[in-house]
Amino acid sequence: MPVQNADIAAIFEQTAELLEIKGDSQSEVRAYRHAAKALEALPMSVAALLEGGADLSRLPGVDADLAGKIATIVRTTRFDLLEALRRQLPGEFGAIAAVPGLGPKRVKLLHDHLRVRTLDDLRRAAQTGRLRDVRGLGLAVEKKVLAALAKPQHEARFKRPVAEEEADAVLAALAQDAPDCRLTLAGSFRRRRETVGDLDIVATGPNRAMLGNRLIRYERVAEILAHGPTRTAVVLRSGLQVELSNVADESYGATLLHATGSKAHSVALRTLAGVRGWKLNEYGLFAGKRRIAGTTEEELYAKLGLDFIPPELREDCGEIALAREGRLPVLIAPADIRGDLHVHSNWADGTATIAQLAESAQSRGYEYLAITDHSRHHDAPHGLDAGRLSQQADEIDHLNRTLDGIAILKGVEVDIRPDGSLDLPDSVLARLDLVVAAIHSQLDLPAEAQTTRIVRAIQNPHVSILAHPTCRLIGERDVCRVDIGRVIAVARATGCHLEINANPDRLDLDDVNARAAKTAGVKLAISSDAYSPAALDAMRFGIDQARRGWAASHDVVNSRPLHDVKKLLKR
Ligand code: DGT
Ligand code: CA
Repeated sequence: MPVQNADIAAIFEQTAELLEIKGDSQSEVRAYRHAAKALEALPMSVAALLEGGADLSRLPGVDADLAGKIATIVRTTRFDLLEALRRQLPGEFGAIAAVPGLGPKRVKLLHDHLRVRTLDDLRRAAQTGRLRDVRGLGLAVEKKVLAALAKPQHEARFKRPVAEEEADAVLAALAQDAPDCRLTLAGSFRRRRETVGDLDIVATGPNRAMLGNRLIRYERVAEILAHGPTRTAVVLRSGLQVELSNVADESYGATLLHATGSKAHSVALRTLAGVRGWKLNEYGLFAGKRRIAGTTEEELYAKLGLDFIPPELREDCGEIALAREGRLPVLIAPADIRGDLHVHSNWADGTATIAQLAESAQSRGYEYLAITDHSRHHDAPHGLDAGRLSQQADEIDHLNRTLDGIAILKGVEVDIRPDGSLDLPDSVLARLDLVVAAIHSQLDLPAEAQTTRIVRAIQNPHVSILAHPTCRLIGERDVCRVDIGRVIAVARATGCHLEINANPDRLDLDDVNARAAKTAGVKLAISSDAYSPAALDAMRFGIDQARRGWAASHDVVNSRPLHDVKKLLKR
């Protein structure tokens, strides 16, 4: 199997980590991290690009030197520098960096001050109270580490980019041998949950019986869990489990409905069928022994007296009652999106010029693109101060005069200081088309302080959008303690919009909070937070999350045409 982008990204990420621990040059560390991010965001495989003779040094974040290294890794699946670093620095630094509360910088402190190389070293050091005296760690970190190490390992869930890559590949492999079969991904994947536990595939068609045999011979399979005439289950090398069910045509809809779930939704539908004296199971809807529906989901919902319920809503959270009354929302869809309101350029830490980003946005059919580089603060040393921001405005004015069909909006991602003030003066913010505000530090303030901080920031009349409101990183960093209900209420009162950050590591707001915002009448901005043109693609993950939050087109700021959006961004 060819080397995947994620494999190369992981190699570069580990290299950066070890270089950082060794204390090597920060610019080299950054270059590897940058390249790793760029590779992860890339929508096509570098192995395929190389095969097609492409020049990798044209990719964002990749110079000629890195391009050569990538080519070597693709060819040999090895990276000598990383192997050398591992010999010099044997240990479990990746696992240590992944402990909540830690990160590469703290891993280096642990190594330099306490000789911590393994998780066991870390546990001993924390238990004997040695973290608290190291500058840059301290008692709070020590407590956090102890708490994290005490927690049982939670079940592995997969974020959408990984799940999608695996899903596409396994479906392609199955479809190749049985082109007449219909294959659909069900389960949480189809409900567009932000993470999935496993992949559930439902298949029908004349050759469906052979699909199981194909699946157990699939090149990425690590282990076969079950293999029978109607059901095959395997574990892939990534650890992701795949379950394939094959059914006759007349049961296809019923099996799909069952396998899509959620369990709570299925149970509610079964109850509804029972009330009418029918029985609903994975083979169909039955009146006595007679099957009255089952071939398609549409037919099943119709027989039950319901409008078709999009998979994203199937959580038994009120969707069944509304479907009965014909009042389900028409959910936002990719075609409704007219622009992106949170994007980073190479004026600060993005990889591309504003012109390149505009071109990419235009190729996606957008009408507008907001450039929102970081303001300059402790966590964004390359961010823009007022002077640079004003130079950037000149460039944007120039581009807007030359570009046709797309408007570039002048924005900034301004930092919210711990006291809730912003790190650029109002006079500077007032001149922009939009201000995206976000917290980047002191994410662990107590709830009251954090809420007051954020509320104060969005009360500033220049703030258009609160970005990644809870600052969580899925599977890595919990939401910060904040009373999101109060934030929503203040946003409603002040006309500030709340972001659904579409980066698949964030998806923040999440589905539940997005729905709470929508219900309160607060508008959502679905934004990619891209650092490269390819990463503008993340928009679709945000749309999925917005759909799970019941958002319709009119709930979303960036579904509006340019003229309206400009007004909505200014209070
Ligand atoms: P996951 O895989 O943890 O991300 O979540 P799901 O929703 O894909 O759950 P999974 O894979 O365990 O099962 C797939 C679907 O099968 C689930 O959404 C509903 C259905 N299902 C599973 N167990 C039961 C059950 O005990 N009763 C009913 N009615 N349906 C079930
Ligand atoms: Ca599943």
